[in-house]
Amino acid sequence: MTKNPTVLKWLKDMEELLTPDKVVWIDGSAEQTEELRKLACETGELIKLNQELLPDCYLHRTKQNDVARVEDRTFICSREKENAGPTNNWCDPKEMYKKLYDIARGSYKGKTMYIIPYSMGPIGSPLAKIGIEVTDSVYVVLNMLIMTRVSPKVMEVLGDSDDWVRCLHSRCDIDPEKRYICQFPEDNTIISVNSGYGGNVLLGKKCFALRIASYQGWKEGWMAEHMLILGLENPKGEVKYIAAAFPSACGKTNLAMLIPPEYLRKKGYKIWTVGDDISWMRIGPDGRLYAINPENGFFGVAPGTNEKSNFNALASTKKGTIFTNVAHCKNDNTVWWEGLNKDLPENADDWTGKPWDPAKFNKADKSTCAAHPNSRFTAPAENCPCISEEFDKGAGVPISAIVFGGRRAKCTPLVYQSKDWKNGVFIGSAMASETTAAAAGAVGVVRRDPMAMLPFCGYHMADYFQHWLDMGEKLGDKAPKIFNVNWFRTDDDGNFLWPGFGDNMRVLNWIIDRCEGKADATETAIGYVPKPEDIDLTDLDMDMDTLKSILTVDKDVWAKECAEIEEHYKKFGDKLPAELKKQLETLKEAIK
Ligand code: GTP
Ligand code: SPV
Ligand code: MN
Repeated sequence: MTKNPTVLKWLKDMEELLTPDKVVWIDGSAEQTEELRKLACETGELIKLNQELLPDCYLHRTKQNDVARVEDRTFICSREKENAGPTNNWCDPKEMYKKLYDIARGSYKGKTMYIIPYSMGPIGSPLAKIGIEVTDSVYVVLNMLIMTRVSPKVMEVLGDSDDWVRCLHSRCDIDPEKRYICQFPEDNTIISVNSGYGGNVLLGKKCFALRIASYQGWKEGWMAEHMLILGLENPKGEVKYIAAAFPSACGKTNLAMLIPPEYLRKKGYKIWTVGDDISWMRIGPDGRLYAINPENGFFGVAPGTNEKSNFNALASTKKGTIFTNVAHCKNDNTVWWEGLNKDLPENADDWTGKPWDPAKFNKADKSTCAAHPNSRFTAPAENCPCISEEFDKGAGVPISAIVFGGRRAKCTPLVYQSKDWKNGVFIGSAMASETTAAAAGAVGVVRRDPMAMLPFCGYHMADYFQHWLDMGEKLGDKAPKIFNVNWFRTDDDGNFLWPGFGDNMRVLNWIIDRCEGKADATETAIGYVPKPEDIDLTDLDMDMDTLKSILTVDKDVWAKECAEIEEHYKKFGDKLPAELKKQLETLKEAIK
């Protein structure tokens, strides 16, 4: 497949280390894909679903100890500890290579080593980058075939270049005690052992497109972000692009594929999806910020996805999709998850493969769920009814607005605009959200998750903040406007106060109007908040008082917030950019 000496050398080293019985290059062809699906069904790795209702769709179950990303076992192995910073686990690369090679040595014995050459971003796009993953898992191969662009053309584009990311994955024994997800940013290398779950093993995704790429972006003057990208088309047919960073399982896929409320659809408003998880952004020739989605599919959260909440995501899963850890309906050989519909399935197996008893189902108790809370679908982007025509072009789309957001039951208003770029960087750096099932550990705990990148920043987070500030300097008056949203404000009984989902369009319209200088706002201590009458409530069963309540900036609550931000900033010591400290002081003064 290639004569690239750096590739051949690495593959030879991998073969010697892993000692597979066989080596197979993945070429992305329909024939090879079909063969591998067949093989995976024979070994029990996949269950073939009802091919009339769900053509080319399969179900996979992971080990029960292996259902989410593992942040405590994820390492940034930069040569200097200082460069991983206070928010990452660090280990000396020499030590870590040895540990990982000892774990992986001989682990492909009796197995096949699959070599996956892939492009993040349209093949040949100047914004794209290349990786090669070796794996012993057919499930990983089949997922990578959906999530990335896999083709011999990738190796042609690479030529003799050394600019590619080495990705080693080995399932080993799926031993959680020996599970490691390690990035070596200075070596363009990723090693993942003892897991078979998505974000830990689809190495093009979080490991490359965020952890390695964020480091590359810092060095090369661009940005890799945990952001969806959407195009908002107005009745005149003009499309404006928004990139939004929300932490894991906080609504990116949903916002990216939003269907506007009927009254706006009728006027001609429409949303186009460019990406739902990752954005690579560079300054274009005209000085604006341009974004591509480096992925080729969606690895989306299944629970809660239904025809009403996210029609387009559900439609995307109707063919060529791999479902992971959802329930299996045996009557019609289809799949189910909590929130798909109201009919609890009879005769279904839960995500672990055991018969599921709908009578015992209790929404509040996750252990009674049929699907795992972090169960996912891997769906080709081309299936998405609202996929943007820019998705495959690789030129990038100009970003008008950057939006931060998270799950905050209290405190953060529905939407507000930063005073300027620097203030926007401050807002992103101070972001907090309740933890979700996307990572192992407690759920519902508020933690600071700057720019939704806490688990994904491949270098010192204070340098990352400075990089954001520097990008703003370069962009000058062409910089996107920065906003913050919160769809998750609740009343005292825990009910969401904002309807969310498609109705978030009402907020996006205010955001775009602000970018175009068309909407008014009230200046508050934290930034510009909409005048309640400027959020259109047409056809909504929502009263003005409720809307006002989720737009208020409570000074006592924000004083407490400032104290927490101060605490959060302490981690960064002297490395915290002075500008951010200044921003915090200004906010503290303003809310007094
Ligand atoms: P990752 O793929 O983990 O990065 O997550 P994501 O940010 O793409 O999250 P996703 O869109 O899959 O949403 C996760 C959960 O949030 C789902 O259970 C959704 O139902 C829920 N959710 C999404 N949007 C909204 C909203 O506007 N309001 C409310 N209340 N819930 C939402
Ligand atoms: C996330 O956790 O943010 C995801 C899923 O998008 S994973 O690919 O597992 O990281
Ligand atoms: Mn994500």
